[in-house]
Amino acid sequence: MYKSGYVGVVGKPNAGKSTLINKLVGYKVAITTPKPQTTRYNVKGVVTTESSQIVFIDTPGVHTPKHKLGEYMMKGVTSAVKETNLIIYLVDCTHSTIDQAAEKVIQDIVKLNKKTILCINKIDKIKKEKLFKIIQTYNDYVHKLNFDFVDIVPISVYKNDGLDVLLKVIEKNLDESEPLFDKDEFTDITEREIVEENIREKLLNLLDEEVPHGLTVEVDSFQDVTNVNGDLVYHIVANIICNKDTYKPIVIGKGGKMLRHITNSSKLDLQKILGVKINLKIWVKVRENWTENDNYLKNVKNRNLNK
Ligand SMILES: Nc1nc2c(ncn2[C@@H]2O[C@H](COP(=O)(O)OP(=O)(O)OP(=O)(O)O)[C@@H](O)[C@H]2O)c(=O)[nH]1
Ligand SMILES: [Mg+2]
Repeated sequence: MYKSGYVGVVGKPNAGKSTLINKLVGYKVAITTPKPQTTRYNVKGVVTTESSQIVFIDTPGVHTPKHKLGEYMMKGVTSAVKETNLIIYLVDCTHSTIDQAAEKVIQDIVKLNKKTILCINKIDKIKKEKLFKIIQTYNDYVHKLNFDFVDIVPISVYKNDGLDVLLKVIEKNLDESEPLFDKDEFTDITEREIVEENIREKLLNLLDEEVPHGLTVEVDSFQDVTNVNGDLVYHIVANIICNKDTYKPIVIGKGGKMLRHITNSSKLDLQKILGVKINLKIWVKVRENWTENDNYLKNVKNRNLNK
């Protein structure tokens, strides 16, 4: 009996949703950083085995939106959970209490009344006794709302701990169905989007708190050329777009040092991920308030509203 289905991975920002999906898929379908609100749009990651095909949907972390970008991010979570057969509610165990943001995620899940697995991540960071307390806290909370998780699975993506159990539990909770995708397909993110997201990952890692949240990246041109040695080379020109003009000199840095650093680290990373030589040129531009402008939010909007 072959099983398949869509599994939405939801939770607060920084819980490790993208890290988990990358690990299970075995390919970096989504960027990951220590900063909250890294993921902006839904991305699929497919795990196909002899007995099942699990189509994970990575979603942006649940937060209170402060601009239109944030609103579209949250619509991504809603559309993902509506369409999935199963939900994985991923929790960072180092946040042991249920705060307002967590309450909002749980209430949304309860409202939908879908099969949900509580998955507790980062257990490499806590002692066993604390884990039991956390499980009890979440169980007590949902029981008061007349809800129950179908399963509870503690994991550490870093230590590869519990991931085999998680896959088995997911499979157990899926219905009998033919594969939804070709067995070679493992994501819906395009190479162009991988480049944009990878540059954004460097911005999140290299720039201070609020700056990267006001930035977006757009690939302007993407050409594949075979060089004289017969190697495939991608010639890519990308723009980093700032929503404030004060951010532009920060992104460029003194004498262009920061921009060179961003370009080089992204180029090296992309060569590994895409398996080709990369020639990358990045420009920095200003588009005041792009975070509020529908025209500039098309990709986030289309992906998160499934258009
Ligand atoms: N200690 C530890 N850290 C982890 C583990 N899994 C993920 N992380 C770290 O947690 C941070 C957040 O990971 P992400 O995968 O970007 O989190 P996310 O839930 O996708 O976050 P948003 O996209 O902002 O919603 C990163 O620094 C990861 O390296 C784990 O098992 N143990
Ligand atoms: Mg993420």
